Amino acid sequence: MKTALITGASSGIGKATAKIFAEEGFNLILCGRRQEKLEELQQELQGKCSVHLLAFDVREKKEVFSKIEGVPSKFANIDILINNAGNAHGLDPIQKGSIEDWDAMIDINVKGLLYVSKAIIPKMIERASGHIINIGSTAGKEVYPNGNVYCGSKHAVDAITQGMRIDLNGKGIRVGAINPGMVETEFSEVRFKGDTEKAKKVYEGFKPLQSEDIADIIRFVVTRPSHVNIADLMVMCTAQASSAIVYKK
Ligand code: NDP
Ligand code: 8X3
Repeated sequence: MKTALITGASSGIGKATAKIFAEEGFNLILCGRRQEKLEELQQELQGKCSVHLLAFDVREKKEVFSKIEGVPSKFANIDILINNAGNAHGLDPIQKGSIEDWDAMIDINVKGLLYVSKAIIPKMIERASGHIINIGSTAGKEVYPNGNVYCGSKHAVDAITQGMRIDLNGKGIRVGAINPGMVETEFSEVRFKGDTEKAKKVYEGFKPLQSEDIADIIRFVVTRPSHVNIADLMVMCTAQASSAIVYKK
């Protein structure tokens, strides 16, 4: 049975992916900072698959390595890595952006993804087998007003994904990115620092993607035969044409 490690499994896309992977019977290592949210999910998945929880902040380099190295032997061979943890922090013009927000986005979306990957890739190489999916964004393909550093972090994910695919070529490891457009999750609440009204407005007047839509695509990607690697996939809701163009009624 395959083992998958999902970062950012306490909410949104990561949580929906955990649920859909549980239907496949995968062993799951679920990561996030909020232990209580992970425990709720573990309860929900009980009986469907084996779950191991790893609560850590992807910014904490030492913890990332010690927690991943310390997984019980049943979970030690990680077949699938879903690098999903991340968020936007703020939506401000560059001249008004907060340095704390910039640090958070670069440290979590870029450096955190690298730390987790470095903790897992060597064993994938040893086993000549593995599948890494980085959750990028349409923001990694184009830049929108006030998206500056978030878009920069997701462009970095796009470049790192391509780099991983090149460097791991011939080692039996599949590497790809899934780049969603607007998905209704806790994303905008985090971006607007808990301002629920402002967050809700982002998704008013059209039907955005749901976490389950992305999870379903991730399931498709990881269940292809081993010679098939979906390298780069962009998905938007029907109302969205680009980062800046969304048809609202
Ligand atoms: P959510 O806010 O719902 O989920 C974000 C997840 O990331 C949470 O589980 C959170 O867990 C985890 N996370 C955030 N910061 C850290 C950290 N420092 N350490 C460990 N885990 C962390 O948002 P989404 O599900 O929408 O976002 C998931 C991914 O999808 C992100 O990479 C995002 O950029 C990307 N994406 C989202 C889109 C959208 O419109 N929603 C569109 C395109 C891409 P916890 O708080 O418990 O640590
Ligand atoms: C999230 C999508 O357009 O809100 O990556 O930046 S967007």
